[in-house]
Amino acid sequence: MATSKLLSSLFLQLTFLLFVLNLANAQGGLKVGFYAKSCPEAEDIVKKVIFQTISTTPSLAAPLLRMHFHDCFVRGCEGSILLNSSTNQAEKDAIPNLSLRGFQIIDKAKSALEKACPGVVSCADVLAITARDVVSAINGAHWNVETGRRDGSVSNITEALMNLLPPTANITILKAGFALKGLSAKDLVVLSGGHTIGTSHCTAFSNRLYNFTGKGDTDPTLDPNYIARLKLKCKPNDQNTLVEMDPGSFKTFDQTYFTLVTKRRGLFQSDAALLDDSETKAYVQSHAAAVGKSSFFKDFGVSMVNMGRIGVLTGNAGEIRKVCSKIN
Ligand code: HEM
Ligand SMILES: *[C@@H]1O[C@H](CO)[C@@H](O)[C@H](O)[C@H]1NC(C)=O
Ligand SMILES: *[C@@H]1O[C@H](CO)[C@@H](O)[C@H](O)[C@H]1NC(C)=O
Ligand SMILES: *[C@@H]1O[C@H](CO)[C@@H](O)[C@H](O)[C@H]1NC(C)=O
Ligand SMILES: *[C@@H]1O[C@H](CO)[C@@H](O)[C@H](O)[C@H]1NC(C)=O
Ligand SMILES: CC(=O)N[C@H]1CO[C@H](CO)[C@@H](O)[C@@H]1O
Repeated sequence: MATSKLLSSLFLQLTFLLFVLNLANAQGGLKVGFYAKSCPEAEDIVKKVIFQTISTTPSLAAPLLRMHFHDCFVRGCEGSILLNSSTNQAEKDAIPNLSLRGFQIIDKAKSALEKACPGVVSCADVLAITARDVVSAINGAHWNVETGRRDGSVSNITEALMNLLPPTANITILKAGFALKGLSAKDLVVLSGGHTIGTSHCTAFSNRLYNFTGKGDTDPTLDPNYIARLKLKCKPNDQNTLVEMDPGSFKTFDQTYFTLVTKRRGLFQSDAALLDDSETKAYVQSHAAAVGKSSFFKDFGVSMVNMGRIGVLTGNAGEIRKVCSKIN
């Protein structure tokens, strides 16, 4: 009798433990393989579209990675970055977003998903899966992506301008901006490593070349030799030219971004600012030196998962949009 009592009590405890573990695993409703039953092919369908796209147009990897970041920082990762507005008042229309590209690739993946499993996979998840797949398609970091997000219905230009950090942000603003989204200083420095790929318009940093404090001066924290090179590419008030953010390896996802930052060649003030905090500086320095890319890759996956949890809608909240650019 005592044994069976003990056994049943153990059983109850075990059940409870499994319950708790399960809760801990499902981060606020997100989990790896959320569509395993409802749409088993979901991740393969997105992957196929992305790998095809990147094999012909590798330059789309960067904007598609950035799109998930911009989605998550405004109202959470709920796909509002994809919404159109008839009056140009959507997040998409905010100045920092005008340079986002690749919306048609998201639409392509979503159409393929709607054919296979109508109304099941959210646009927010398409963005999260896409961000993972573009990085792996260029042989960068790999991570298991959590899914289960649902889509929001509000996209507001003012909120985009308020929540997206400007390239002129200093370390205090950057850390506070990330903390507001539940992200740490480590997430900040690791995710800034996303600037290992892609390009920037001159407008994002031309103040550092031509008029840093309003006296026609340059940014003293930017390598003068690099300033000279950048001035050849970016004339004052140039609105159109694109500059590689990690010159020479802007298509390669690696840790050389951190080497650039230590050499005072980070393109934005926000990149340079990572040297102004002891924790972020230590990370930059260690990854600029001997530490191989595997440590950065592992960290990048962890921080991308953290970012992917910002303000998500799960369960019955929100909706599953049929077309990502408009609410149902
Ligand atoms: C820490 C705050 C951040 C600031 C201030 C910032 C700022 C910027 C700016 C100004 C651009 C250039 C856009 C243009 O002119 O076309 C850019 C590009 C980019 N950012 Fe960030 N960013 C930040 C964080 C991130 C994060 C967290 C990621 C992703 C993990 C990311 C990924 C990218 C990528 C891939 C590009 C290149 C886009 C392209 O080639 O079209 N950034 N960022
Ligand atoms: C949304 O706007 C983009 C251009 O910004 C356009 O290509 C697309 O067709 C629009 N989608 C809808 C559903 O209106
Ligand atoms: C957009 O967001 C701002 C700031 O939160 C708010 O004041 C404004 O009313 C919103 N606009 C719309 C159309 O909801
Ligand atoms: C950072 O920027 C903010 C806003 O521009 C400013 O108020 C603050 O003094 C700056 N902090 C440092 C340490 O430069
Ligand atoms: C530099 O900035 C100052 C202050 O904002 C402005 O008055 C001046 O016209 C600018 N100079 C140039 C060359 O853009
Ligand atoms: C940086 C950037 O892309 N700027 C463009 C923003 O949009 C306006 C008009 O829509 C263009 O004139 C800018 O070149």
